[in-house]
Amino acid sequence: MKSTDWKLFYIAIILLTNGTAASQKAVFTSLEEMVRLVQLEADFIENLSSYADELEAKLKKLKRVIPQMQSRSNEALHQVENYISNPINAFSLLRRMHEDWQEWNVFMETSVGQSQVKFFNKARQELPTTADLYEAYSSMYRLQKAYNLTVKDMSRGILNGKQYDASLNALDTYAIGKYLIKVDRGVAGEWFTETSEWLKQHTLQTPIGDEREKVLHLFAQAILDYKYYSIALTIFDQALLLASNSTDPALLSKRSTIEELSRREVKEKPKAKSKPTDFEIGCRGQYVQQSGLMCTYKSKSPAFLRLAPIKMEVLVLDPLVVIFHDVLSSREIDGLQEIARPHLERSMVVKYRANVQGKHRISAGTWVERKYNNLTWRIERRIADMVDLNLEGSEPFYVINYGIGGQYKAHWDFFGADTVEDNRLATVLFYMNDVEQGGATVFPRLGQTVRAKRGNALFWYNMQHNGTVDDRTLHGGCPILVGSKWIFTQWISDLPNMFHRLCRKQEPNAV
Ligand code: PD2
Ligand code: ZN
Repeated sequence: MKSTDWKLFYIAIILLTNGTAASQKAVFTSLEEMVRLVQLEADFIENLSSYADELEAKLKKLKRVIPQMQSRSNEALHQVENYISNPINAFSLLRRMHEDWQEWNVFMETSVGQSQVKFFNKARQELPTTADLYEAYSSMYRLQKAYNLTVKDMSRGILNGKQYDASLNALDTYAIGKYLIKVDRGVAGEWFTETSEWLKQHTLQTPIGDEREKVLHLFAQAILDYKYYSIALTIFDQALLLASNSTDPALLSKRSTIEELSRREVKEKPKAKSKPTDFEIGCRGQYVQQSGLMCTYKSKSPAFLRLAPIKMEVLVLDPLVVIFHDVLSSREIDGLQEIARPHLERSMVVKYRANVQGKHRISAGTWVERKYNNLTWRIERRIADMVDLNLEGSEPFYVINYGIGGQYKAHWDFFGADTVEDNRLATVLFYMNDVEQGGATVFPRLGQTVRAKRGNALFWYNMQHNGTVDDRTLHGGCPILVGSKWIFTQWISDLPNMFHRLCRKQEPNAV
């Protein structure tokens, strides 16, 4: 295959393939996995560079000796008989032809960069699979919808009005468009339009950069195959501008066919923009929100709180929702993260008390026993003091890490209205880091959005005083737009607290 053909083959593969491999691990939504990919890409580049060095060394050797060979050969060709009638020349020619060319044959056949190829073959198992890529596509779409982002802004690195040093190229936007064809044809068209806009202003970089006209034809054809005629026509016209034979009848006839199709094209609009859900409104920070009803220092009862009162901000009185400020120190958070990090696994959601993996919660998490070490023991004491509840019999801490697009859809923490077993009376949710954009905790029925703030804890009762579940506590974790999010939760069991929480039927809860 000629080198230009090879380059085009590469882009054709990207434009046309649909992979099939499956993956177990979340990659796009896991910070740890994405960090691993950054390192892996650096290793691949390093490997490719050393492959290039070996190729270059071989090439250099050749380039050095070929001129000498050529000059000797030319000399012989100019005066063949004279040349071979000299025994020195004759002997040397014969020896060269017998020995040296065998060597050159071996030289040519010895493949270059074997170790690099070996490295590649081994490391390619670490590459993300098609399933990983699909997860990334759906996360991009989820973010687009949740935060009402435009395709133009996203592809140019503008997220919620903030310009980041990041952008997507034509292959990226084309890939997202292709994925979305079956999900939302209208939005897919917007991504293809962005592909066309990008191609107007840029040239794809290696290994396909120098074949602009052919690359444009490939994109036009790929988009044409999906019946987005007018977008394909725009790209086709860009290719025509570069064509040396722009009056070629075959090209002109193809153009007029596409033009004809585009005239009859029924443009599909993005699915009618459905009204944002109350949850999405909360994630966008658009509730008409009262600031905390009351701020006070909790310093009553336990000795610890008398020494170090905790700032308490009451967001809602009934059901009680409270933020405790600066509850954990940086060292404590780092310590807990260190314990959890090696054990993180794709989170499950509890459905009818069975663990189920699903789109509902996209994160990685792990349980940490409260008696794991001094640190967790200390945190346990602090929680109990802070909320005046008994943690005995409650589940362990659950540490969660959300990556980009990670979320926890609106849900209740209690186990179902008809449960007769022990239930989750209350939740304490600790924020272990600030999140640059997204990742707030939202209570759509209470009109409350709580932003993640390192060291703070959010507390609420999931059940009413009379022991029934409180469905006003519907809540969720918004998708992460920029950054990542670490939290841990302590769900507090109902039964061990029977005599801790006062039974005041119709009155507001009290901590
Ligand atoms: O991550 C959150 O903000 C969040 C929101 C709602 C976590 C949970 N629920 C949970 O772990 O239950
Ligand atoms: Zn929850």
